[in-house]
Amino acid sequence: MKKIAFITGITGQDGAYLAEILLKKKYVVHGLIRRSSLIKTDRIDHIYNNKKFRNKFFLHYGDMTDGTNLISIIKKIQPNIIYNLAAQSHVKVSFETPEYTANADALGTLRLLEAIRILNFQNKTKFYQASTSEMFGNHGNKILNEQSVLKPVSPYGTAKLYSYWITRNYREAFKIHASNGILFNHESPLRAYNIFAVNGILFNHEGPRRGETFVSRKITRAISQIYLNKLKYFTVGNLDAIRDWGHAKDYAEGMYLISTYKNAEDFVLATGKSYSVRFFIEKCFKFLNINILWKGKGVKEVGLDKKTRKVLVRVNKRFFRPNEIHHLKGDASKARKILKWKSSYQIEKLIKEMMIEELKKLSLSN
Ligand code: NAP
Ligand code: F7E
Repeated sequence: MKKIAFITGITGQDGAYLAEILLKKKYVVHGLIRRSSLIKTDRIDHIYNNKKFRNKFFLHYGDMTDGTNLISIIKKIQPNIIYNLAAQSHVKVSFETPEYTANADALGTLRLLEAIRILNFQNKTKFYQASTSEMFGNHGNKILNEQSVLKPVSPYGTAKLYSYWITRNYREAFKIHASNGILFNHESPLRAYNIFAVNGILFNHEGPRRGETFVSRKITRAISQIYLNKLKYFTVGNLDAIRDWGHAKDYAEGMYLISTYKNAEDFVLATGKSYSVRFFIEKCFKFLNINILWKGKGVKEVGLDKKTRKVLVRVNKRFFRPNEIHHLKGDASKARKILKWKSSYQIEKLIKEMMIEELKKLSLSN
């Protein structure tokens, strides 16, 4: 019998990569999409329009804030696995929409777990939660793993922390009761908590499909526009923030490995290398043989073309966050050892791919 997967967030960067991987592995894939006034299915159109997947790929309207809708979709499709990738995933935006972010990113996860429990699907349906390195908060330049303390500094990170713990709660409730020696009654509603529910704690991952307001894509897009004479300069926020950037394709592969491992356990996925936003910008320009010279301090800082002295990068406080994680670097040795997962992209390879795809897209849109 074919395995059935349900992906929330299928129209997002990771959802599209994961759908491709699962279809390749012969899963039937169902996805949740939101109604919107414009069609936003660009990342999955190539799957949806492929005749090969006509009876293997289905989309359902719904929303993470609508519990009855989620229950009825899950009841109808009876998935073997739910990948919960849907989220208001922009950290800066979460400071502006904290209540909505909590509703979609925290309560949304609870709604899915409750759906599994209410429908009595705990022996049928596994659950994967898209957890994030944003949950760690600030730890200086320490390398972070599954044991590190979680102390988020954004509404997004805090909503995701709830989801991380509720996922663990639904996995562990049964075990805790049994080990406490409480008499366990198989008719008891507690039985319903014994769910295979796991967290993938993923550090930043990027690629040509990344949303245009995340820093990697914003940079590769703007620099390509400058190169094609469509833009004079671009504006960013904190140049000195440091992130551990991998490729989304590798991380979607990791999600599959985490969810199919024999034990329900949480895993960190990261490259183990971290770089500043400033470095990322320099490397993207370097790809086009442009060297950047930085001048000034704080919001007055600018990045100049060393040869022409033209200003190509500016800083604006509009792109700073009320609170920030200064440095993120992850230790994925558990995933490497147990799952044989590896990140196959160095920063240069990631930038090269993103720049080439961006230039192609922009040239075609002429
Ligand atoms: P993304 O590109 O922003 O995609 C988010 C997806 O969630 C989109 O399909 C979006 O639908 C959907 N969504 C948002 N709010 C929803 C709602 N209320 N109801 C239903 N669907 C909703 O994010 P991503 O980069 O693919 O990340 C996937 C997941 O991993 C997210 O949960 C994110 O928080 C988490 N994560 C990402 C990273 C990373 O570096 N990319 C790292 C760690 C964790 P629309 O297309 O309609 O907007
Ligand atoms: O910012 C700095 C910004 O928005 C990266 C999400 O996928 O990864 C992502 O969250 C860094 C931050 O990603 C601009 O202050 C400077 O320090 O690309 P980002 P993020 O906030 O790290 C985590 C793991 C997730 O889970 C999230 O869902 O870059 N930065 N200037 C800027 N960032 C943006 N967006 N725009 C700027 O102009």
